Amino acid sequence: METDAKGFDRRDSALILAHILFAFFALFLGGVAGLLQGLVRGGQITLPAGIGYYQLLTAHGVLMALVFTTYFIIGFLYSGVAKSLGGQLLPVARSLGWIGYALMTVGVAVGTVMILLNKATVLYTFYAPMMASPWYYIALALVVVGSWMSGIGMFIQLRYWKKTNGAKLSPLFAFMSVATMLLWLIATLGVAVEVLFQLIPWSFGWVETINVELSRTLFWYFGHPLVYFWLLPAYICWYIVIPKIIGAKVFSDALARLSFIMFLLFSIPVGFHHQLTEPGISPTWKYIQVVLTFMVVIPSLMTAFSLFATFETHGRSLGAKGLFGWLKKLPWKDVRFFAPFMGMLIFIPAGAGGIVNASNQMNVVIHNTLWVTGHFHLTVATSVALTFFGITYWLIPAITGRVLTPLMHKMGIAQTITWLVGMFFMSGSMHTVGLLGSPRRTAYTTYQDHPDAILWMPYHVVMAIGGTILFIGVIMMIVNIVMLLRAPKGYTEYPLGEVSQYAETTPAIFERWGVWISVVVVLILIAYTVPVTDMISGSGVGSKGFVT
Ligand code: HAS
Ligand code: CU
Repeated sequence: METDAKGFDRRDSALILAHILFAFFALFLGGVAGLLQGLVRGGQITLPAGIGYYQLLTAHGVLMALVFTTYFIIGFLYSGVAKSLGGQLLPVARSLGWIGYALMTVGVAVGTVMILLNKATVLYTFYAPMMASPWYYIALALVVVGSWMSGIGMFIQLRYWKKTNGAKLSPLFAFMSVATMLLWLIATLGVAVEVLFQLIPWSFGWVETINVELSRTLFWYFGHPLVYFWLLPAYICWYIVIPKIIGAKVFSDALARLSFIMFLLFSIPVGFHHQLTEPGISPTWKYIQVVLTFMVVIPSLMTAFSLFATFETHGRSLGAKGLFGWLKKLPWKDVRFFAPFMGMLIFIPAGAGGIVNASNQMNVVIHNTLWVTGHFHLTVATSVALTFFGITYWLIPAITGRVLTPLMHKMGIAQTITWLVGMFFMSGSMHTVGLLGSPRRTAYTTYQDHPDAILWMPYHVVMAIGGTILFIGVIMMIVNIVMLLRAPKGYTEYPLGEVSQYAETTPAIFERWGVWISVVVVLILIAYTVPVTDMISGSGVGSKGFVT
């Protein structure tokens, strides 16, 4: 076995590094699009060479929300699966990882070219009846199928481990990775059906019209669990990596696993909370899915509880006094802690905003306004992104056999602060101006000098300033990655926390995947059968495609 200093097989390192570096390449391209569109919307620039605002918005959303996240997540999960299940990937898992990588990368390349050619200006949600080139949808299908390959690779690795380790409880990291990829697999079935049976035949012209309500429903069946596919890897870091970095223990293995099981169960049958203002779905079914949405808040509250417990018990064991004395005992100068911790902190207002969104009456106030854009820039673009950045600082050195230097800690902390400042201005003004009614997904306009629109303009300028600071943050991150790749050779630990000796033992049923998959299928059938049947057997009026 060829291994480098700290036991990562070189072939595993290559697979992981390929994913991580591609993720940051996408982050850079998406960042350029984000900067430009922020400046357009703030009225600072007009775009040259026939480039459109919506074209940039599509590129930004796809590269950031879909490509950066998916590549990073697969790379990170593969690293932890290798580390915790035998120290090395099985050849079949590694091969599946590379097949997945190849499929996804062909898909991303074709998709990006289509966006650049202005043949796929349909935003990252690709809502019908906006129509893209069929090749764009085929590209998306390749990305999804590619990601399945990697998921299956991880399932096989866990199964093999279980076979060879008897009745032992599987390592927490591997359990969480499998839960995340299972969630992804079940969720992407919805978008796969939409792409294969609706969008592709329609964009090739084999059928003339499309059932818009059904396509949006299939999209959001996928689109909501998508946000937990982003969040759960960040939670893996919060539950397992952060305790190790601060020198504490994982508060409770059972609680951590239960929260992931709850995400698996309740993430999917809730898509209607994105469709609360849509006609064609009866209020009863919206109500049921909103109730389930509030169920999926619970595992996040459990996570918050568990993290506070970890921080506080650790701080007190070091002699912290008073209600918040434990805060002083945290390693503020360690970027591996600082960046994800800031992500956690921001997740408090971010999650509160989500609860506002999910509340039917308040959703009417904020739906389709910039408030929603503000919400997801706090959730995915801050809580999740900062956590992923924080992981990168130790993951790259750990897999390449290098060390994280004190200078890198400082640069990482500076990057994190830049991100927070940029996001404070950008997301803060998005939330505020959203409450004043400013719509999302709109280029620069004063609406014929309408008084409301005049009121919005200063906020749009602040958004552009925040966006520019964030772009500087992207550049700083890219510089940090280059520095990490050239750091001095040496050993960097892969920080995997151990469970506290005081924790309860984990019930064996938590590992009965068959049971949880059955429950999730039942919940999905309850939440979707009747409304989807109504949509299919409805009036049958479809829409032709529109190209912007
Ligand atoms: Fe959301 C729209 C509801 C979470 C992402 N969301 C979006 C969109 C995106 C997105 C991308 O119900 C836009 C989609 C589009 O383009 O149209 N969201 C929720 C709810 C939650 C939620 C109820 N969203 C997320 C996460 C995302 C994300 C996570 C990405 C990663 N969202 C909605 C709704 C809409 C929506 C509606 C549609 C709006 C519309 O009308 O279009 C919940 O899961 C949130 C629960 C979270 C909490 C916070 C727990 C706090 C923790 C941190 C603890 C901190 C510590 C540090 C320990 C309850 C775990 C403490 C330290 C100290 C010093 C104090
Ligand atoms: Cu949602």
